Amino acid sequence: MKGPQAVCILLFFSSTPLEAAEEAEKRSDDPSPLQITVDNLAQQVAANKAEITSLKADLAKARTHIAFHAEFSHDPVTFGPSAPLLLDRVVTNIGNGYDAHTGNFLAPVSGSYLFAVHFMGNLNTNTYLFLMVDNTLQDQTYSDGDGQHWDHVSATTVIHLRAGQRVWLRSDSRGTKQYRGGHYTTFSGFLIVADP
Ligand SMILES: [Ca+2]
Repeated sequence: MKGPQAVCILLFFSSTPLEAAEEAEKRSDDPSPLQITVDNLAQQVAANKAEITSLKADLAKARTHIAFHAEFSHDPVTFGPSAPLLLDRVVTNIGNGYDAHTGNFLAPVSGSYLFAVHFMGNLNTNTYLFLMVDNTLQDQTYSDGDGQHWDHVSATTVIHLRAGQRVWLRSDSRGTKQYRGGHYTTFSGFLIVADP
């Protein structure tokens, strides 16, 4: 083992300063290992930045907070045939999707939503209530007018909405109807999750 080692040491010391300089110049044309490492790290940093930007956007959507709850401020409340129910006492309206002046909830973002309506109708009048998405019937509920028992009825629906779609409550089309106020009639909803 001593023989080859001695040859290597001899060869190393046998290079002249000129040869060493030429060798160094030749190597300088290729990226140094350090430069390769730096380039790789720069690529990794750029990829990480892009991923962080994407994750921040996802997080912002996941944190989108939309929820509303509205009631009537007086009792009872009367609406004509097919009129929109205007629940004027707004208890919760995070994201400002609900408009008490029109009774409309306009979806601020596209996603999956849950809506719930509870109502108590007039004791002596059959009363329907329709939950509408734009101009399409999505769900309905009914309080009978047997005159003996107050009915407190409800409907719940889960639906995907595109941003700007309208959800509202429509009164019975068969004449003027009364709905009980206070906490007896409520309209509420929230965003379950926004679209990616
Ligand atoms: Ca009844």
